[in-house]
Amino acid sequence: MTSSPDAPLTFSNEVISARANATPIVALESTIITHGMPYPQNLETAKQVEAEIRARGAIPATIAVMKHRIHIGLSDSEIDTLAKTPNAAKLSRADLGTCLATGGIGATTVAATMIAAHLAGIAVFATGGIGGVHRGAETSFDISADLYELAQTPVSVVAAGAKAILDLPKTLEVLETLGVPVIAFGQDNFPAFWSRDAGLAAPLRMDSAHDIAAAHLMRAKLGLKGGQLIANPIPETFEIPQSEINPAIETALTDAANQGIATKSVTPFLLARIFELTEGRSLTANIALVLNNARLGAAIATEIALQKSA
Ligand code: PSU
Ligand code: MN
Repeated sequence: MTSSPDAPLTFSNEVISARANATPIVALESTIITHGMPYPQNLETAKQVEAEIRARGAIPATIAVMKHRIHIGLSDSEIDTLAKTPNAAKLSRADLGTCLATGGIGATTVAATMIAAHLAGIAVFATGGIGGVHRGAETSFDISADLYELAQTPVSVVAAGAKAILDLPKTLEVLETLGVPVIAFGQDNFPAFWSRDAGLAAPLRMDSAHDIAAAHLMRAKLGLKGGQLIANPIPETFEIPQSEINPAIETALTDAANQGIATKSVTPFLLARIFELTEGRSLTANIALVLNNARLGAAIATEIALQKSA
């Protein structure tokens, strides 16, 4: 399964048994823990997400870099350590090798989690939001490496769309250019993280985990590289109206510009600022949508396992 036999992977005990028994596995990222949510909600959410996946008969594999190894599945105490390490490195494709070589603690972004999941033979990964094309990218050139990873690594990523801190039309254009299937789950429009509807048509729509799993396996049969982005709308009760979230986004973007925030710091800065400005409202929604994505991720992973054994 592992595409590189030399990759320094360390599997948790439950992931080892899941691999042996072909139990469905759902990968989870760790940057959402270290850079996406404040303590202690980051820790509580990480554990709840894992519990949600186990409750659906799948096994969670939270991924992070520690002591020269990529950990595929973390113990409770490792998650605890990570949640309390504010200076953990934020790892994307560019910094995975250096962090492993030097032995630092690193949290994996969507891009790095996809790489690690694929090395571990895991097909499905659930998270909150992906990185994308930032507003003003025509001058800043700030486009997340997540988009290029989706174009080259065959993992299906379940997210609630992308945050409106990004330029969503440009994000969809780049994904289209890169040949990434963007599949809205159960609706025609692309969801925008805190709201179910970005006001943009999604390129593709599917209504069942069965179909998403079949499309994932079909891409492999065709020899297509790259993954799928499954855009799963936030549950209605947790939606935040645009009128409430937009002023926080505008303020956060202005603050980032005034403080000269650039490169990898942009997204964590904006997320933290929006949490402050909405006094936790954004966080409640964020937690609800991550749990919702974990449930869909487990359903897709289960379907992939079923269809592979059929
Ligand atoms: N968007 C969110 N929450 C997050 C992130 C993005 O709504 O936690 C994190 C993810 O780990 C994502 C990364 O992969 O930020 C993207 O960072 P950048 O924009 O620097 O590529
Ligand atoms: Mn960036």
